[in-house]
Amino acid sequence: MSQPYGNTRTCVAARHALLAPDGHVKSNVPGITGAATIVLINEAMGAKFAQLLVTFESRGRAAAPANGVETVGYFETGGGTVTVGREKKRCAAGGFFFAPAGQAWSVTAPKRGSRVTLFQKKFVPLAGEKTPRAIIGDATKVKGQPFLGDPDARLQVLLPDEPAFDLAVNIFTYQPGATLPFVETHVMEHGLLMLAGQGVYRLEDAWYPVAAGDAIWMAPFCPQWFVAMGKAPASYLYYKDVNRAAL
Ligand code: UGY
Ligand code: MN
Repeated sequence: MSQPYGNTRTCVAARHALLAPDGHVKSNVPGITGAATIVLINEAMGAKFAQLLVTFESRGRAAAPANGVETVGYFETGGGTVTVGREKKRCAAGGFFFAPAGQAWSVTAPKRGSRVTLFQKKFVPLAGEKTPRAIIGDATKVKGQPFLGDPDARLQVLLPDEPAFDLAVNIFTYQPGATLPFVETHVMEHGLLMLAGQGVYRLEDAWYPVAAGDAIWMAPFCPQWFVAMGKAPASYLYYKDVNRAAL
């Protein structure tokens, strides 16, 4: 469990962070019971959103009332019953949900050991647009599209690309050796969870070896690049804020 000389790959910098699983410490978060909950990213780090990793016991439950926060949940493993407003569905691994601001949501009757990532953001309304609708979906049914023409780097877009939505959540899957085509530098912030495989992530002027289970925060304008390494594809789930005015 412990590294003999106190080593870890975890690094929390001013404008990016890598959180390796060896450093995880549980938090008690109101509304989440019967689960180990790790707050990986939040405002204390400098982010404008929160990313939580919830591992449920068999009697676990997560719920939030209707308020100004919107939540995206993704079942990395296991499954559970998801209720968002009036919608209710059983999700398996790959299942996801979007609970808009103003709608209560819950995850109940989870399979023991289910790992669910939650992204939470204070909703920013857009004049002339309604609050986005609730969604309960299945990522295994979302086709991956080649990213900027590269069939070895595929993007699954889980939420509608519509102005009403002020956040996006995608899954990026790279064949070994595939890369982000250039060092991206953009206004959007990212929260990321490595789902499978391994590779190297460039964050600002540092290059980090990363593997399944790692989480990453990238502040706005954090230069970023990734290469997948090893013999199996690498994939990650990530959040970004989108569709709002620059000023
Ligand atoms: O959507 C994105 O900005 C994505 N291409 N960034 C990333 O994978 N680091
Ligand atoms: Mn990006």
